[in-house]
Amino acid sequence: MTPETGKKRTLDAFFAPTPSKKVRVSETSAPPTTHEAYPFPISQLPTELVDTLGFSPENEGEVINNQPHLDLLYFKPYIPKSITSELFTFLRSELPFYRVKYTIKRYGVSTDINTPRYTTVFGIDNTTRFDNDGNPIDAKTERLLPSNHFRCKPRPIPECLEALRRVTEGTTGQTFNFCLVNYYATGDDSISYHSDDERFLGTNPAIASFSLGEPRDFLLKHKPPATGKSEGKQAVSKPLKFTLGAGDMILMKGETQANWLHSIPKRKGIEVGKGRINITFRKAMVKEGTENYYNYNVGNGPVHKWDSSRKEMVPWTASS
Ligand SMILES: O=C(O)CCC(=O)C(=O)O
Repeated sequence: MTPETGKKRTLDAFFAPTPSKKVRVSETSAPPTTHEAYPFPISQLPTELVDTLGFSPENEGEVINNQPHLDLLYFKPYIPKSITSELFTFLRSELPFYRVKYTIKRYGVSTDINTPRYTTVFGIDNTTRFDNDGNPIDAKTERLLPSNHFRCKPRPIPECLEALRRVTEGTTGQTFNFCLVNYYATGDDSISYHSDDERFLGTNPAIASFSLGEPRDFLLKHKPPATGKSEGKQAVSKPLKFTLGAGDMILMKGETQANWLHSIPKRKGIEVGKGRINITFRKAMVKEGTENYYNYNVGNGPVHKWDSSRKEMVPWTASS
């Protein structure tokens, strides 16, 4: 791998011609991934998609570090264009999604929050792992965890996302144990300015963030200076906007999360049924990460699944 560009190809991919045409996708014969915490079995990727993922990244990453504390690697695209449409359609149809509601309490006042997008999450923090039967075990002792160790029910990353995680680890030199997926159904779905700087991610976390489907604007702005620090001493930074398209990936690393906020604002003109998927790979170091991610991305509400005839997410039940 060339560390600055994240460019690496598998040996098979190196000797094979680069695919330029749209890949025709057939059914996979591999059995779906199952787990007791999945609402339903999750299909494996068709072999053509897995094979073509081996050609990633399609383009070298552009280093973007020309502003204070900013450290990005921008692949335009990372996933070969020949499979982005099929991969988007596959993941939207096969994954369980949630529309999470929760309550926050600030200064004694409770506010109900409706997450303005569909979310789902898979993975487990670094102090634990799944055994071959999918049971969470202690990473050091390899002993089964008591059933009340977590308040949530962690789920392994299904094979269809594992394929992308493995390629991403290989080309970035980073390791990831969580996969968060957002589905923005229309231009009204969004994520407000925030940074992924929770303590459970450790210092200077690396986050690989993929886009599929409709393009959306990804905005970044520097955090305001901490109170007490004179603004005059702050290095000058300009807000940034990247229009992320299908297959693009931004690797955010170094001091980025500690100093910058990012968002996907609402946008006019995205029809119902088009939509965008965002996939992030991250590494949670401790149990708090597992609890937090399942609380805010799965929650306690109903499961949703894509209905291809209605062209929308619909509540899913075991009898659906
Ligand atoms: O959808 C995106 O590109 C950003 C998602 C994001 O910021 C997050 O999940 O923390």
